[in-house]
Amino acid sequence: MAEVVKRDIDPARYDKDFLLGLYRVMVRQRTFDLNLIRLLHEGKVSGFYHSGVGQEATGAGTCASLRDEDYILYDHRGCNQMIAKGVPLDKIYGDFMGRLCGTTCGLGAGIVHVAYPEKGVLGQSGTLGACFVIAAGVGYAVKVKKTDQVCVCYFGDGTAARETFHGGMNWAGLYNLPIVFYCENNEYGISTHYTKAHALKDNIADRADGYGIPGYVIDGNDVLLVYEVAKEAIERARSGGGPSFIEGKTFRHRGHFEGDAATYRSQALVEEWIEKRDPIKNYRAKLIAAGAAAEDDFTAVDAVVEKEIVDAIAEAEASPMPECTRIYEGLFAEGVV
Ligand SMILES: Cc1ncc(C[n+]2csc(CCOP(=O)(O)OP(=O)(O)O)c2C)c(N)n1
Repeated sequence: MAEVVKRDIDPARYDKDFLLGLYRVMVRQRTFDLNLIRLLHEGKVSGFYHSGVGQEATGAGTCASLRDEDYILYDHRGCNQMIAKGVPLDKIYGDFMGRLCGTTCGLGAGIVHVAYPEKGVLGQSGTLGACFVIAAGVGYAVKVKKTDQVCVCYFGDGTAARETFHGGMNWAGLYNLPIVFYCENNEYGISTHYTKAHALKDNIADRADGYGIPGYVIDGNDVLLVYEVAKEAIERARSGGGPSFIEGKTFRHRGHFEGDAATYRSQALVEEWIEKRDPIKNYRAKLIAAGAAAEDDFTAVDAVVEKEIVDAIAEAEASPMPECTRIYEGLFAEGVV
């Protein structure tokens, strides 16, 4: 069985810059996300968007222990993760707007096609669940290269029901690969509650046992807890101790995609998570109660982030659209005559 980790972490154990740094990353993620939704409604961004509002602690808490050369495989709700790993905001907006400044240099297509190797952001497969076997490949490559890099693979509860889960986890456990599997259990895969998609009803992380991988279940909205448990797993992977599986219990505040009325969840449940379990609001209250930071500190961070976002959107909007010939660049297939 996975270990259910409960810790009431005293923020006073950490220095103020670090604590405010975590807050800043979460506010950056949320401000980015809400502005992207605004741009979507204004018709400046097209396509599907899966908002990560409510799940900010995942990226902020895990990426705080990663280095630039470490890898992440983000999920389809994962702007939070790529922002925390350090992909510049204007580049992500640029990908959503199809501008040349985006990481795909104008190919666009939004979240699943952001790739930024400079920060170890490897992109995402459109078919969910490919991440497990890709992570195994990345982990195996690190082992062959004999570096101390780590790969964090993020995915949702619904994705964990795919058969590729078995292949990836088995390979990672068998070869003791430097991978941290992070399951964002936000309860629903589109409209299906996770207990209706998994044979084991309690914790998804319990399945890690079957692959010889240690599993942990945590409150995924407690950013300090995410930080501590992920840090231990990342250090273990870096020092040759092999993979770990973390299941963070969380919740998305919005529908599956923008436009989803989400009638499959009760309003009471949604309100409870928004009002009582919001990762940013709770973290702020916790730091104030502990005397670790004051209202003014948060207000100052909020203002800095607001400006970063305004600048990033302006930068992306000023960037040109690609020429049509862009679609022929980077093609590796040759015609067969
Ligand atoms: C193989 C595959 N099946 C179905 C889809 C369509 N799809 C996109 S998101 C999603 C739900 C995933 O749920 P979960 O993994 O719990 O993540 P969440 O959306 O809750 O963050 C589905 C079924 C897909 N992209 N790939």
